[in-house]
Amino acid sequence: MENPWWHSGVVYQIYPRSFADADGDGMGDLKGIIRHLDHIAGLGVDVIWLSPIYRSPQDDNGYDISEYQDIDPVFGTLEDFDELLAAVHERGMRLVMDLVVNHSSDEHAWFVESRAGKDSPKRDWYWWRPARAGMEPGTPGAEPNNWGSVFGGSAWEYDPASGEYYLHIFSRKQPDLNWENPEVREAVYAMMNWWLDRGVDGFRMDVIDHISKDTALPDGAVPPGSLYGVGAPHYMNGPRNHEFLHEMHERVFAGRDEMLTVGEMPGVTVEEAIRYTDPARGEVDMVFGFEHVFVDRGPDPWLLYPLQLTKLKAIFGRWQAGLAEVGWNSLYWNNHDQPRVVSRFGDDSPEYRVRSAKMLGAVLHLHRGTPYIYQGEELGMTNAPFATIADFRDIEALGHYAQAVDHEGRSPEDVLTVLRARGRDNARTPMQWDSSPQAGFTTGTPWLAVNPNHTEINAAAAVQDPDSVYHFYRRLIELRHKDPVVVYGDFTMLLPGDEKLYAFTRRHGDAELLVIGNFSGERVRAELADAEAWASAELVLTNAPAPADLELEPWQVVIYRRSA
Ligand code: TEU
Repeated sequence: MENPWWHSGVVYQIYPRSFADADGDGMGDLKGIIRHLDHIAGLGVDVIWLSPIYRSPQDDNGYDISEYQDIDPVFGTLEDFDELLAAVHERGMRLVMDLVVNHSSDEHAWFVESRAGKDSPKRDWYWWRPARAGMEPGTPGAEPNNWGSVFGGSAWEYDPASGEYYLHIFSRKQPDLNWENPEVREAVYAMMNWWLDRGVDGFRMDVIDHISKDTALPDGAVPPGSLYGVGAPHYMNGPRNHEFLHEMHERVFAGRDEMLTVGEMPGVTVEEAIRYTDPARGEVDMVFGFEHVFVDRGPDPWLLYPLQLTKLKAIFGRWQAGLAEVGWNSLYWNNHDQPRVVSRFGDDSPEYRVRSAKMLGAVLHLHRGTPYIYQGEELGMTNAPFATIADFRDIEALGHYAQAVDHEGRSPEDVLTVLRARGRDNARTPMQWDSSPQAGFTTGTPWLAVNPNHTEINAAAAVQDPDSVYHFYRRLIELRHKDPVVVYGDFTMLLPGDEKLYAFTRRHGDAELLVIGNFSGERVRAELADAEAWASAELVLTNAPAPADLELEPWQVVIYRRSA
């Protein structure tokens, strides 16, 4: 397909649990989303991506699905879903669902049957293994291998009834499906086709680079101070991952050209991304890489490092260059797993919050690729002031805290410092609609506390204020929709060694854009070879008074345009 629609599209992610609660139970729902669709349509976005709304025990907030073809009662019914889908389509937008098929819930009928015994016809639908040779099943260290789970503890759960273990890369309530078994793949494709036939417009595929594993399941290297081995090299981007995604493409997406497919891939390299997104290979349209959100962490994900801008630029530069000819980038700062970007890479103090949020939005949206906005990002929502571990809800935060404090002897205050900066609950505090006591999110008690700064930071105020982050995002989207240089321009990184300025040009035909973002609280002059010429070009968008001689205010961003 030449120039698919999503090249110029912008995606808005909804985390339904935290978006809007229509029935007052403290948890967001589909009717709440329907109520607020005009907020999203008003931004001009093209696609809504919904985090999981399927039936689920909610161990990992819906990323543990017990029935794929139904809606969890917390969120509503299939009728509500159809109403939402129609309302989205009426507004000229599309709806993409979350597809979580690396694992199911342990309460899914497939797993219940698999667990029933070694002779179950579905035994092989999951990864069952006996204890390590020579070890007594169920005793410490007898797990089939040494992998740790992403949420703390072993990646194996012992099942006393059969004397075997099952694999769960995430929580013990998220057993990994065995994609080696063709019946599993057929069942998944049938389910996907069912949703597409119902009218949805594509899928964001959860940890889809985890579906092919090294079937030998070898031990992983054990980092110093850790209790478990790192399994990722053996379960990420495994030997059959491309084959499985190509098969899925054939069985589900062939003949459905308008669908959008996005593979979430925590372990993907740019070289692999080229293969995953090369249209000729028929796998997925784009991937969510993680390199840029791993910029401020080391091999131990639970240590904090300050942002090194040169490193961030090197990563983006490599991805922009790598996918310039073949494939396509997705662009994001935020999602339901990441801390709020204005707190992470910007300055969320009253003085610079709005300005730095706009700068970050502009720098991201002016890259080549499809931008994703996560609910509240368009308001410049910030990280939350979590006081104690009791304020957190996320299984990852609680699992890490228990492992680090109880088993690894780390100090609770140190662990909390990291969770405050990095915890996923930062992204999950309720959407801030207005300044009323629960931010207009619910009339009940919210499942996770509303950020007290909703009195200042909220949608009602932002929509009214022409200088808000919301309207700035709206202008960025408008720019993408009307100017092909934003969509198709080639990308050249400038000043790669500068620790304060993020600068690049985009060129398409005779149009050229210059983007400079100041990632610092100081005034900085951009020392560019043709600075003088640029300074007299058209200033398309900025978030502070127009600069003289490319001398930028703290956290300023400028977008200049000229034609040759
Ligand atoms: O996330 C995959 C993933 O890699 C995250 O666990 C990530 O490593 C972590 O959040 C960083 O803090 C997806 C979903 O987006 C996430 O919400 C789920 O918990 C996870 O898969 C399991 O389904």
